[in-house]
Amino acid sequence: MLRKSALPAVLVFKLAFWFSTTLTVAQVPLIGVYEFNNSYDNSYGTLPSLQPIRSPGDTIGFDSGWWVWNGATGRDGTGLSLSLPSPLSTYSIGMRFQLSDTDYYRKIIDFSGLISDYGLYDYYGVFRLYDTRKSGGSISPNTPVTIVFTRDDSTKTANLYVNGDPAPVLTATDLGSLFAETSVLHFFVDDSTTSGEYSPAGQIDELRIWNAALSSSQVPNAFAPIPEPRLGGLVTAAAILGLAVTRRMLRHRTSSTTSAS
Ligand SMILES: [Ca+2]
Repeated sequence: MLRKSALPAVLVFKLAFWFSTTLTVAQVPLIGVYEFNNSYDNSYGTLPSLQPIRSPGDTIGFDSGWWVWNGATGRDGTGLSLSLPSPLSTYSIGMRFQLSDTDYYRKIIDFSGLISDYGLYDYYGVFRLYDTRKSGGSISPNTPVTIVFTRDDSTKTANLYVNGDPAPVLTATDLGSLFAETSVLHFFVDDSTTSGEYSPAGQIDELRIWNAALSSSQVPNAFAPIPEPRLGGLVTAAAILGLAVTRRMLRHRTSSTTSAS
């Protein structure tokens, strides 16, 4: 049985623990984590599930925590789409994936609902942010690569980081509204202004989205394991709060009863 004087101390300790872990999570403004464990669902944050886009005849499926596509031959290829509840202009997108084919243009991220040729591409084994004339880094066929793409609307600047290196491989400035029209994102699917700029096969292990532009110092930890949800801590804190309130009410009722008699 807790002594009355012990209650506030326990409460403060529990709340401090819960808030400290919660703040740690809040400091990383993650809004989407897609792990592809037999699911298109988001396992962390507020964004909805991904939707597969499959050209006729292509095969898609999950394999050991990856989402895999093969045999893409349709006009725009096969990939994934994500409808955002509200457009993002400052954000980061992290992906660990691989392409079977890096010859010519292979679209990786489309920001404009497939109506524009703009986007992030592989171009003969180099990342290219079309058409900012900025290219950098490298990608090899059938080799996993991790990228973090950031766009900061306050500075109209985009950066691309590869394999956790805090030095960006490309930086594009003066972006204006470019890459800000993100009410829907597409991955690996080509836009409708060209055709055939997609990889015929590939796979993705994880996709993360933040509603902030990660700094270069945050990039190396962008794919750190996600902390467990703090529901347990919240429930404990709520239970103790409830206990304290109940005790107070009981005490109040007892004293009222006493004074009324
Ligand atoms: Ca294109």
